[in-house]
Amino acid sequence: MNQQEIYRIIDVNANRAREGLRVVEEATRFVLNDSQFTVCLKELRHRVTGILKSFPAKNLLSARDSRGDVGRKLYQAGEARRDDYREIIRANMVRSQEALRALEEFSKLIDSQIGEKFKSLRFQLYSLEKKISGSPVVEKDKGQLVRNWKLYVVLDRRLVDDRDPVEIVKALVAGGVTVIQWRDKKENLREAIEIVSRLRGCNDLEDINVIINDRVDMVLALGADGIHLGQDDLPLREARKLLGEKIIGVSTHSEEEALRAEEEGADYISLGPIFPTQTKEDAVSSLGVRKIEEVKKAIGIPLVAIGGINADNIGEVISAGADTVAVASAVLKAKDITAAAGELLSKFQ
Ligand code: 3NM
Repeated sequence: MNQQEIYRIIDVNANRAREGLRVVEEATRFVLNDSQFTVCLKELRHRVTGILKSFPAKNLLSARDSRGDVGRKLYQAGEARRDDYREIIRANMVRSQEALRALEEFSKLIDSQIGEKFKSLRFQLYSLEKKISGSPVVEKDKGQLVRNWKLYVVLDRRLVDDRDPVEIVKALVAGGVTVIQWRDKKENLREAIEIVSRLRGCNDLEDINVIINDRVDMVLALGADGIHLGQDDLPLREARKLLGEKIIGVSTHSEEEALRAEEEGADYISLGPIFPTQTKEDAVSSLGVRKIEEVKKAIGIPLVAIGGINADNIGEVISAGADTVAVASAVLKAKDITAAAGELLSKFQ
């Protein structure tokens, strides 16, 4: 194999990788309206270009010979039709990943370190694909996604205190938690934006859904998975207009409120407080587990029980029919967050 042949493969695959990323970027930008994913894809695309600069540009260009490519006709027939944007995302992710693999292998013939750089990009892309395909807008069955939540941890700003929320979330993920809500009633927006964007950008956390309490602007700016609305927050119908397919949950305290939220298109409701709680200052008096049975019978969407739930009483809450259990102090005040989350989750079996 001569240098010309190697550079030809590198040139073709660099273009393929960037084109694929660009197509996915268009979908995250204009269909998902997700700034975070869009920025990540753009960065990856620029990194491909950056790594290519390690090769002499003239070698790449002079090796280009698309007319003489025997594959041109062979592969054209395989370009199937697409039914929706999810398929476009999936197909172009695969295209870019395959191209990055080819770049990795053939670059090694010239310089193994360059090969390693392409390998690292390929893994970043796998991770990003997992995040994008797990997001509620891309997931075909959003209902199932929400129904799979078991332990929902409310990261109440005051209970987080001066600890790093990202470290807390990592500990929760290690304990098996798949959904968190950022709740900051003091509304230090700058700080919250900084924290949530770190959460979204963190590669170890691609499997977690991030819900924001109350702030549609933050959900949109950060590409969070959804919003949780109180009874006095932005009305659900208005939020839906802004958020499209993102997850919308609503706090309810009675069967009537739960039914109204379902009718207005909520993806889940929270019902609480089931037991007395100190975390929510303006909580109404506790409802008791019987209320869970009553409301569960009335609605079809997932019910998230909340308020004063801990390892001692979670069993009753699950038996009463809660699909998901939300807690704040039971894990955030625990010495070992991972163990506390794991213990609560073990009660679902
Ligand atoms: N909402 P803890 S109770 C945030 O009843 C919140 O809607 C509630 O915290 C409601 O697990 C509550 O520490 C606080 O009791 C949950």
